[in-house]
Parts: sequence; structure tokens; C-alpha cells
Amino acid sequence: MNIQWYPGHMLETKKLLKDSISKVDAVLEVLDARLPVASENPLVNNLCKGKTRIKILNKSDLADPSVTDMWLSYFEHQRKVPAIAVCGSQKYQAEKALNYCISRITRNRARKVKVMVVGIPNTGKSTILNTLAGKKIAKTGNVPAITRHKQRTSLKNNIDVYDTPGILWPVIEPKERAFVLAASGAISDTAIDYYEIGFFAAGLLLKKYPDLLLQRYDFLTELPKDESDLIEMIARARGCFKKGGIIHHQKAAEILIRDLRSGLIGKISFETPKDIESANETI
Ligand SMILES: Nc1nc2c(ncn2[C@@H]2O[C@H](COP(=O)(O)OP(=O)(O)OP(=O)(O)O)[C@@H](O)[C@H]2O)c(=O)[nH]1
Ligand SMILES: [Mg+2]
Repeated sequence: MNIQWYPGHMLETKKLLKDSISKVDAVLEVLDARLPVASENPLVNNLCKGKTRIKILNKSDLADPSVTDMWLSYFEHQRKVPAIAVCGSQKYQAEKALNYCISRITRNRARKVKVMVVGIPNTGKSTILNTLAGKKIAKTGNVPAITRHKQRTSLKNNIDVYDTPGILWPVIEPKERAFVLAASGAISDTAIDYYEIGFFAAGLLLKKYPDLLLQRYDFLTELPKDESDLIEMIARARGCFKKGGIIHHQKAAEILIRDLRSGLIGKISFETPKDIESANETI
């Protein structure tokens, strides 16, 4: 499956970022803590050269804490870029991320500091803006492409924060990266095949988090032998059947994906620094 999802506003946002990143003092690049490399937009790397930028590993409450620690160490030691893991809806944590960023710029107190929040869809950019503002300024939601325009909020201490729409790129490759992004919720459901993504998620969970699977789905008396076995067992236990009693794999896959995205299966990281290293070695 080749995932392509590049609605018009993303091209507009690309232009917006090209025009405005040079005019701000710093960039908060919001990544998904469960997939910090898959959720990096290469465009942001290109546009932010020489610009103060921190990587925010958001949704860290949904990620495997031990893997998040590995990611923070990876960014610090291997990539040599500042990174911080937060749960963007927590005021203290959002402020800590902002302060970490502000502390890295030379400030003229008389002048406003402009900070731009960027990243792929659904990583929690608008949530962070709202948390910093202490009120709901930007619309948020658990589907990608909620924000369609740049939005500014002025905070105390002479700081302006700009929220921007999440953007991807026209063709998402390789396939594994597209699957990770789709499973996390960064790609519109209209552009993905639930069965294929469910199959991918089942493989990831069986390989990396078998115990969490057994805990979540108590109808599993033993570990399913493979991905289709798991999806079929979920279908039977949750009554996912088509007419004539035929197993509805698609519906079962949707249940698995929803449970995974919402954290019901547990704190799960979709990739580790080791995965990235081995992928690079095979290129
Ligand atoms: N568990 C958890 N959920 C979060 C966190 N931050 C944001 N969310 C949820 O993630 C979803 C997406 O949040 P948004 O703030 O709309 O994401 P966005 O990056 O602005 O998305 P676009 O505008 O589509 O690019 C919402 O359902 C939020 O409630 C977090 O730290 N932890
Ligand atoms: Mg948004």
C-alpha cells in the first residue's frame, strides 16, 4: 500500500513555514513521543537550519517510558539537538518545554519573543498552545488536520506563540514509516486501509508488547501465533461478523487500532533508536 495524503492546506502551510520561520526567534517542533523519528518532518529540518529549535516529544504519557528515555539520550548524544518529553495537556510540562526553548535564545526584554509551533498532524501542537494560554484558543481533536490556519496567542512575559497546521509530505515512504504514522493517527482514516494498518499494529504488539496484549484482551488464553490470528480472535470475541457469520477483519482491525492509539493497551512506543539504526544499516 502506498500512502498518499496531502490535502491542499498542507501545501499552503509549507509556503507559510518557508515565509515565517526565518522571522521567528525559535521553533517548537512537536513530535509524537511514540514515534519521534517517523514523526519528524524533513521540511522542518531544512527550514530550521541555524534557528533555535527544540524537539518536543509530546504524548509521552502514551509512550513506553524506558523507550522515551532512550530517545532523549539519542537526541542529546547522537543528534546533538535539544529534546524534552512532555504531556502537552499538563500546564507545568508545557511551560517547562517553552522555558527550555526560551532559555536557549538571547533575549532583548524590550522586544517580543516569537515562537512557532510546528510538526506533522495530530501530535498535539494546538493542545500545547491552549495549555500555555490557559484557555481554549485553538480547536483540537483526535483526528489529523484539525488546524487549518496559523494562529497566534500572546502570553505574559512578552512571548507570542504561533500554532500552525500539521503537515506531511506528498508521498510517505518507506512503507514501514507510513504504517507507523497511520497507526499513530497522523494520517487521515480516509487515506488508509484499516486492515493493513491493523495487521501492522498486530505485528508490532506481538513482537514488542505481548504481555500488554494478554492483559488488555483477557479472552486471549495464550499468545496468538501471528497477526491474522490476533485479528481473528479479536473479531470473534467482539462479535465482528459480516452477513453469514463471516469474520469482519476490517472491524476487528479498527478496534485494535483505536485501543492502541488511545493507550488502552498500555504505554507503547512504536519505534526505538535501535530500530532506526538497523533500518539505516540495511539501506
Ligand atoms: N494522551 C495525550 N493526548 C494528547 C496530548 N497532547 C494532545 N493530545 C491529544 O491529541 C489529539 C490531537 O491534538 P491537537 O492538539 O489537536 O493536535 P495538532 O498537532 O494540533 O493537530 P493538527 O492541528 O491536526 O495538526 C487531541 O485529541 C488531543 O487531546 C498528550 O500529551 N497526551
Ligand atoms: Mg492543531
